[in-house]
Amino acid sequence: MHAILSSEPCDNPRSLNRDTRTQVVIVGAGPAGLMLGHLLHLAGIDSVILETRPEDYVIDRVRAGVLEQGTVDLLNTTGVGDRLRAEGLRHEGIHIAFSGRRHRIDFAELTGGRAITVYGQNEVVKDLIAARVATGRPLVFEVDGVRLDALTSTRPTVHFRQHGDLQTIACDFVAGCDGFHGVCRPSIPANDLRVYEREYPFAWLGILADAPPSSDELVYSLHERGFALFSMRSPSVTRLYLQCSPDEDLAAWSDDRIWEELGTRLGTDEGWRPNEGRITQKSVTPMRSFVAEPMRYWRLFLAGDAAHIVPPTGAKGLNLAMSDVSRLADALARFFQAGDSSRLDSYSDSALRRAWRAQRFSWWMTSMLHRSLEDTAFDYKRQLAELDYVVSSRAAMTSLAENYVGQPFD
Ligand code: FAS
Ligand code: PHB
Repeated sequence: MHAILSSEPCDNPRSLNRDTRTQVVIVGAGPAGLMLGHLLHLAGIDSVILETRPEDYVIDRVRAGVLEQGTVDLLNTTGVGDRLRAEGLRHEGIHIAFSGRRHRIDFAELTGGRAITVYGQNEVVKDLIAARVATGRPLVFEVDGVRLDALTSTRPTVHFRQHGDLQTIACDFVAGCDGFHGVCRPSIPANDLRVYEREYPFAWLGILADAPPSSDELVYSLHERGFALFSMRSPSVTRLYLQCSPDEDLAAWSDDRIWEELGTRLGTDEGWRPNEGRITQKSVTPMRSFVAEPMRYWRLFLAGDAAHIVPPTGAKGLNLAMSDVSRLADALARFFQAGDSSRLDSYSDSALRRAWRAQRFSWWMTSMLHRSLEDTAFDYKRQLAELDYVVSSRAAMTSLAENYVGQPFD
């Protein structure tokens, strides 16, 4: 066994010396892993981030676009909010559309000034990678064969291969930020994990288009033909989604067919329609609700999509990941700085409480705004009646608004 070397800032953070020792190994360089690495750095805690994909893949992956106030505050107060402040689009409301009409939900008025910010997840990831590189701390892309060991001991180890070389890192804790398809959650023995899940009988066909947004805020629409969402990324890029079947064949969707369907589902009697433009990206996203409990197994802590998945209708996934790592970083700092493990011990329960709240809201938005094949004409009328109630009752609008903008991170 070679001498164990610490993972403080080093001359080559993209590859590790063999057999490194660190305080926290973070598996996954998505928003959860990168933000955790950043918060631990600010607390003077060593960490190594391991990512299986190449850097450009992680950056170019198109996902979330809506940031809660809590996420915006976290990025700003930890010094990675410059571009967000310059390029993020602050929205004080959204529109709900049905029966050919749009209805505005005024977040700021209903929540005492809270709002959302539209800023692409890949921009957040870009900002966090730049911050990590600036610290000189290890961020290792294109690793494979990640395997966790001795999680029940006080010295867990993480094995992985980089450029074919088998390596091992000893640490105090492992943070599983490797998403739904990662290796960390499956490293927990099945008897020690309870899983709650729901698959939805539909998916989202999402596009990016070079078209100036024709609405200044998001539009969530229920149409007899299904759900549609109008969102954006910048003053020149629109992001749109429409409900499709889980096994939808993208090849069957020409650009013309996509625009026609979006126009039908989003168009209003007053003549509003999304501006059309060159479609630069298309993808189909499955819809599921998933929660794994507990979010801790001895020295392994799960955060973000590794522990919970929400359907994107409530725009909660990225924001939940951020609230998890904000909570976990605080707990780890108290442990390393004061030997206080109380927050580590309560991490799973408090993170799950917020996750189940987001699950309920995301399920409710999804059920209210999507049509499933077995639905009857009665179900559609009932959905329209629910939407009519939501846009005409201050109590209902306030409930939607406070859940959408999110509670402050605690
Ligand atoms: P991620 O999945 O982002 O990152 C996990 C990382 O771990 C990945 O980079 C992966 O490559 C890596 N990894 C996996 N296995 C590994 C292994 N064995 N070893 C090393 N690394 C490994 N959320 C919102 O809040 N608002 C939205 O508007 C929204 N829209 C969405 C739209 C779409 C189309 C999708 C798919 C999701 C959307 N989400 C939204 C949810 C989404 O943003 C996720 O919640 C978010 O990416 C979760 O971040 P992480 O937990 O970091 O997981
Ligand atoms: C997005 O802009 O990608 C987006 C916005 C709202 C959602 C989901 C995705 O609910």
